[in-house]
Amino acid sequence: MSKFPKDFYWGGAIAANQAEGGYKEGGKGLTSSDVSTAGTHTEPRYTTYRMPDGTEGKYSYFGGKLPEGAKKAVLEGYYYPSHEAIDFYHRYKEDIALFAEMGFKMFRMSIAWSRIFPKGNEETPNQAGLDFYRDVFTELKKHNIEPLVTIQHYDVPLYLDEELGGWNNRDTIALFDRYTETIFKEYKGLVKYWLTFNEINTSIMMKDLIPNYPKAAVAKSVQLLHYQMVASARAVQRAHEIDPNYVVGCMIAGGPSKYPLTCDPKDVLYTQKELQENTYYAADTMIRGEYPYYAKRFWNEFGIELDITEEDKADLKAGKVDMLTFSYYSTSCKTYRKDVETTGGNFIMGAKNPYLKYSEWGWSLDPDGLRYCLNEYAARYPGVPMMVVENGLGAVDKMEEDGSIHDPYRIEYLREHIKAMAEAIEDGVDLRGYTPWGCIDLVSASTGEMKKRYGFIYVDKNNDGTGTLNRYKKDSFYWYKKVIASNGEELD
Ligand code: BGP
Repeated sequence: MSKFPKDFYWGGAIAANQAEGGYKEGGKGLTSSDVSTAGTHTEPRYTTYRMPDGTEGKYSYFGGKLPEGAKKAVLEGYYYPSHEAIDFYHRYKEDIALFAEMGFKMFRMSIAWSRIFPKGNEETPNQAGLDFYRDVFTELKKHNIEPLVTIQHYDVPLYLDEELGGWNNRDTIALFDRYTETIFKEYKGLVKYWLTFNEINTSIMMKDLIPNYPKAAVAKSVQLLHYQMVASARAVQRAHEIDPNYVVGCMIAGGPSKYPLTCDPKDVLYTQKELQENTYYAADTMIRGEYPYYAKRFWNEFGIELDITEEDKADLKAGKVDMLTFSYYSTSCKTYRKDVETTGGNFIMGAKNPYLKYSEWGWSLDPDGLRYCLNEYAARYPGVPMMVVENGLGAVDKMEEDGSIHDPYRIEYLREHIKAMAEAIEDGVDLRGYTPWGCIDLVSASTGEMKKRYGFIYVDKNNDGTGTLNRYKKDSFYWYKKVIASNGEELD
C-alpha cells in the first residue's frame, strides 16, 4: 500500500527567468535576470551596467556594488543565459506533452511580472503577456495537470527595481497588488494554487552568507522582507475575495535544515538563532499572521526601526497563507567558531558535515534531513498542509551517441528523498505534493550554467549558449513515470 495519499500531486518545477527565454518578445520588459551574465561554481555571475558617459562595466552581487549613477544594461559582448534560456516560451507545448507522458499531476511555474506589466507601474496589463500564460495554463488543463504558480520568482521588472526603488519602496506593495489582482481575475478557473514569493527569506539570509555584511544592509533587507510579507498578505486576501477556492502558499528557502556542528551548547544556541532569523522569522509571520516573539530582539541587535503601520499589522493577520511550501536540497552545520571547513551550497553555506557526501557543487546529500524538516515544520505549524516544491540534484549529464542519458545518481538522490517523504507521511505529516526542481534542464540560478542539470528531460544546450535546444528523455524520465504511476511505491 502506498504511503502517499491517493490524490498526491506528483510533478516538477521551473521558473520563468530560467526557462522561458523570449526575453523581449510579446512586449515583455527587461528584468533583473536579463542583465545577469553566466558564471560557474567558482566565478560569480555579473550584472552589467552603463554609466551616463557611456562607460560600461560589471559587478558581482557578492562583494561588488553598482557605481553611483550607473544603469543596469544589456551590453554587447556578454552572454546572458536568460535571453533564450531553454526557449520554453516557444516550446511549452512539447514540454508539457513530455510532462504529461511522465504522468505529472502538478506543474510549478512562475509568471514573469514584466510580461504582464513590462515596467511594473503601467495602468493596464500587456495583453500578449496575459495571452501567453493563458495558453500555457490551457495546455496544462488539456493534460489534466494542475498549475502551481509562483507570482514572483526572483524576477522583478528592471524599471520597477531601478527607477521606482523596487522592494525597498513601500509603494511597490500597491503595484504588486495591481499585478496580483490582474492575474487572479484573469486566470480564475484555470489556476487554483498560487505561491506569492519564491524563497522569500533569502534576502535576510545574506547577512550570514557574505562576510562582514554591514548592519545597515541587514536593516534594509529586513525592511524589504516586511514590504514583501505585507504584499503577500494582501495577495492572499485578494485571492480569496476573487475566488474562495484559491489556495495561496508561502515559499521558504529550505526547511529547518541546519544542525549544530557539535553538542557544545554554544553551537546549539547559535544554530537555533540562525534558524529563527533565517527560516522561521518569515514562515512564522506569514503562517501565524504576526511577527514572532524573538523578532524584537533581532531588530534591536541590528538597530532596526521597522517601518510598520497598523494597517500592515491588520493585513498580516488577515492574510495568513493557506499552505507552507519550501525548497529542500541539502543541509548544513552551524557553529559559533570560525576555524572550521566550510562548504558551498545554495544559501546554506556552513560547516562541512562529516557524515554526509557532497555533490560537485558542494551541496550535501541528506534525505534524512528532509524527513526531519517536514516533522519540524509539522510540529510548529499544526494543521497547515505542506508541499515540497523544489528538490533535486544538479549534476553533469552525458548524452550517449544514441541520444540516451544515463543518470543513476539523480535517480538515487530522488529515490532516497521520496522514501524520506513517505516516512514523514507515515510520521503523520500532511504533505500534499512534490515538484522536484528543474524537471526539464534549465539555467542554474546561482551560476547561470546549463551544465548543472536537474531534469528528467535533457535539453541540448551548452554553457555558452550553443546547442540545438532539442529535448531528450533521460533514464530518470522513465523511472519517475513509474514512480508516479505507482503513487510512490515503485522506486527501483
Ligand atoms: C533555488 C531557486 C531556484 C533554483 C534552485 C537550484 O534557490 O528557487 O530558482 O535555481 O535553487 O539552484 P541552482 O539553480 O543554483 O542550482
